Amino acid sequence: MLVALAGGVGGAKLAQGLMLAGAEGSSTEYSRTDPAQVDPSVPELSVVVNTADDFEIVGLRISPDLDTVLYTLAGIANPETGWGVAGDSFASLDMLGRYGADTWFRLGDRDFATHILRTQRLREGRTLTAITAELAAALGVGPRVLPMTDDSVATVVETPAGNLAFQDYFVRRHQTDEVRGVRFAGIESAGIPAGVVAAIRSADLIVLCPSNPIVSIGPILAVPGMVERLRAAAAPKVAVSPIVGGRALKGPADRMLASLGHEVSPLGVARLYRGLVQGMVIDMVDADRRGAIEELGMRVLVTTAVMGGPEDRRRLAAEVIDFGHTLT
Ligand code: FO1
Repeated sequence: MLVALAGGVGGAKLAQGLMLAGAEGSSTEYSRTDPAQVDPSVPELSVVVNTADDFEIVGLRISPDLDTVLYTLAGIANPETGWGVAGDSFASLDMLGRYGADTWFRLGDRDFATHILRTQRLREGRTLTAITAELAAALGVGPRVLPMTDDSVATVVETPAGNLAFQDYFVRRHQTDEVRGVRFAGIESAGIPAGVVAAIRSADLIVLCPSNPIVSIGPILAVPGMVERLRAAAAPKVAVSPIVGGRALKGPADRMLASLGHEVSPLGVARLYRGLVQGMVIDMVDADRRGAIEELGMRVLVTTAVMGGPEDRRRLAAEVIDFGHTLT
């Protein structure tokens, strides 16, 4: 069983690659267990997803990273943005705009259905884990998609303009504010769902996807007990750098790292994951950072870490899996 920790678009791309690489088997089979012992009803891949970006708008609960992972694994994500549903229309949002409601968060008509159902199920008292499983099954998603917690956690971005809710900072204000600090409100009382505990325990490889280390992987690692459980797991842990050539593959990770005093390079990311992962996957343009990362006690795979379409995602995932299995 392979476990991936993921945020939004970058994480979803590698998760799709891991799904495709696993489905093909060959030299990149996830499980080193005797195939005869493998229970086919247990998914080979579990993706633990950040939920600290979640928020409410027009009365609906939105879980952007969960949906990005679900839509990507289902093959229905918008290929231009990476989030939302491909070919979606915006008639509902336009109508909301006519009523004077907020429209800065671009919710498509098909996407709305996900939020309506999730909100209804939450009101019925179901957990986010159960609801996500229901959505995944309906969309034909094979891997298990697991929220990092069923409890409410919200990223707060501290800026010169004051404390901003994450989507205010990210979407409404276009990530233009200087980030002075980040905190995760509610994290102290967040629990780890049983499915996440079980996935980590039975993992034979754990992959930290190329998502923002501060606001995507950061909240997952901040859930009380998560780092301890990851450390205690027998599986090797490998991280893929979201920083390539001094720039974030997507989003504000580069500016965020800089303003919080971290080096904007795979070395800066590796320092954040020190003591947790045994291996880092970095892009060829950053090959000069290899020695410094190895000095942190990690092994390094230098490859093409930028992902294009599904075949490219599968290629990187297969390399990550092969590299991961060489780590102890
Ligand atoms: N990101 C944007 O930059 N602008 C949007 O209008 C937007 C809408 C949106 C709707 C549904 C959804 O699931 C995601 C959406 N995102 C949008 C992406 C999302 O806010 C970010 O990618 C994540 O929160 C960061 O990982």
